[in-house]
Amino acid sequence: MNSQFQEFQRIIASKEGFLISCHVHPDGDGIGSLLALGAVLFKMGKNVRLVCTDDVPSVYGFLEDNSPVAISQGFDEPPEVLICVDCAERERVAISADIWNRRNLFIINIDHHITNAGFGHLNIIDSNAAATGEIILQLLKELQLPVNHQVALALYTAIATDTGFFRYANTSAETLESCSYLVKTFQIEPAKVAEQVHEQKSYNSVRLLGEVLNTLCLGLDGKVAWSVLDQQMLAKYPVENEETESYVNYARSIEGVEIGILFKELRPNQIKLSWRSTSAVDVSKLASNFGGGGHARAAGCTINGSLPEVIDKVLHFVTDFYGY
Ligand SMILES: [Mn+2]
Repeated sequence: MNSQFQEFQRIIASKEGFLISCHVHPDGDGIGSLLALGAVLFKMGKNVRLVCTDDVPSVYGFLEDNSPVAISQGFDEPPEVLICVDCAERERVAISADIWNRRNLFIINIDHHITNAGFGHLNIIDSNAAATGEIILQLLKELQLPVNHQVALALYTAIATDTGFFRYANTSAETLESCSYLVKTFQIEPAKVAEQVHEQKSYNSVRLLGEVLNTLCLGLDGKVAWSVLDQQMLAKYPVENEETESYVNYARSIEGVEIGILFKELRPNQIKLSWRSTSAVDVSKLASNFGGGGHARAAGCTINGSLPEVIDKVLHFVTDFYGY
């Protein structure tokens, strides 16, 4: 067993009060990892709090429904141990910032982002893992901690969503083996999970997608495609944040396109970019140029400025990147 896993075992055995949090704007991996680890520690009789300052996207409500611990937005008792799952940076942890000032707080950082610099006292980071859920499954198996159907469902959902249901380049033999184990041992039904996550779209989110696709542009000899989501569209078709996450994939899915970008106006003069790429380009490097980060095939950043200014700036940067 590796030394990080041994250290994790030692901390779990010696402490009682745990607080687990995932990243802001949580996704399937963040929520699944949070709920899986929470349920295991709860079953071990630990005092567990699950905290996320942002709402859980309703598409993942089915995971929380079966959880012995609910996710809350804050906490009362100060914990002994804070476990951050799927968070590349401390600043992205969905918890009130005053937590970092607490003395004697032991921080465990479990993540698979290549940009994670290791902000915890104990860092369990594996950038080869397709999802944080995959690392947690490995941890639970090695330490022989109690996995049940609810934990398995949360982990399966974490891995399935972070791999685009096994379509993205991060899907490895280990990923499929992990999921095969969950399906076989805990009777997880892949078709049901896919239906829960993908076939429960709101009417507004599909109409909004139509608006976004109307803005689609192609440039740089067809290598780059981008689309725009502004506040006016969002006012017309209000949706949850999470519901717009997949829109960028349409730009990326066009034949010949190497980089797909979605420019989303969060508020006036603040634009969030989602980057997606084929194997030709590592977009985490492009996003980090603007203070963001993520993975080689999927990354994000936020840039201040009006939509036309930001689009212009980014397209110039991409043009230089390609050396045109
Ligand atoms: Mn993840």
